[in-house]
Amino acid sequence: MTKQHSTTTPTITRHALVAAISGIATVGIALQANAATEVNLGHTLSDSSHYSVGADAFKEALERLSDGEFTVTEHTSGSLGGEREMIEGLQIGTVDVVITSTGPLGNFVPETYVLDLPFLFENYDQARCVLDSELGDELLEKMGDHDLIGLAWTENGFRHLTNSQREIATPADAEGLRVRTMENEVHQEAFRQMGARPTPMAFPELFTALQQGTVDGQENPITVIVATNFWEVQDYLSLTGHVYSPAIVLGSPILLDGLSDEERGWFREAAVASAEATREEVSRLEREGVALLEENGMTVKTDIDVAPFQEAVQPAYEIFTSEYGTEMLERIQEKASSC
Ligand code: EAX
Repeated sequence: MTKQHSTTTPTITRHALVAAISGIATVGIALQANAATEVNLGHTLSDSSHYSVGADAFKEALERLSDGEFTVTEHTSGSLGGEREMIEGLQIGTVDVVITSTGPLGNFVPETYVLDLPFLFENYDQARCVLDSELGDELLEKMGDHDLIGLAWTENGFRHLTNSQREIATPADAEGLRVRTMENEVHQEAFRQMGARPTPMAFPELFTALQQGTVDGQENPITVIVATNFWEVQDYLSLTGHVYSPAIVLGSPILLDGLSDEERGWFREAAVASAEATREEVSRLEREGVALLEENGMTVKTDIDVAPFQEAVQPAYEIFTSEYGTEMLERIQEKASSC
């Protein structure tokens, strides 16, 4: 009996165990299949901004393409930090996807500084055409050397100067003005050359700095000026269009490297959909935004002669090329002229 008992019991136990383990495994697999992976997406602008339009498009596309395997949670208005901090977050895996200007990106991927040169592009079509070309792809791939994944080029827009002090029509008018710039050495140099006093600062600190008079002015595209209600703290806008501000959808390698090619493909497709939606919104605001800013009390100087500004920032090109070379700059200029 004892022997029988001892031989049957382990058999039953083994079956039970196998059943139990496979049951657990099945439940585990089912849970895995059902539990969506939450993707945290961050940007610095408000819920009504062109970045939010892009974030919504990313969410819609990724959730649809992955059939709910991924859900996207949007964190707006810099709630995950400024752009530099969020890029760091991608590298260490605390943030999954970021929509950011190239402002602080050169600190991580110096090859992108070239895109921040003033007056590099003449208009939106040209900038978009270059970024959508093999040169844009090449720069996206460079992100991979710096613990970042470049998913798609998107857009912030041509930047213009606002301030609380006076109307600005020439670089001489900007003399001595304390202008907040992005944390970008090419931009800082350009404003130094114009005679202004550049003050680099993260975007989430900017509104308060303008309100408290820590800085007199700032520069951003119409899109950002509208989405941030800058008319509340800035009276003058000059349409200098001194630099095109690209934006980029970046992913974290900590998340993306662990995915299949198909899954990574969904992220890329969603980023392209995001960029398309953002560019459409930028174009709409370029048509309608100035009137909106005037309605809200800003004095807008539209007929700016950009030649003196172009001349004033020329040394920024020399400083840039002496440090980073001319090769990429020349290729971009050549491509731009054929766009
Ligand atoms: O990317 O920092 C800036 O001025 C940027 O244009 C803004 O955060 C949107």
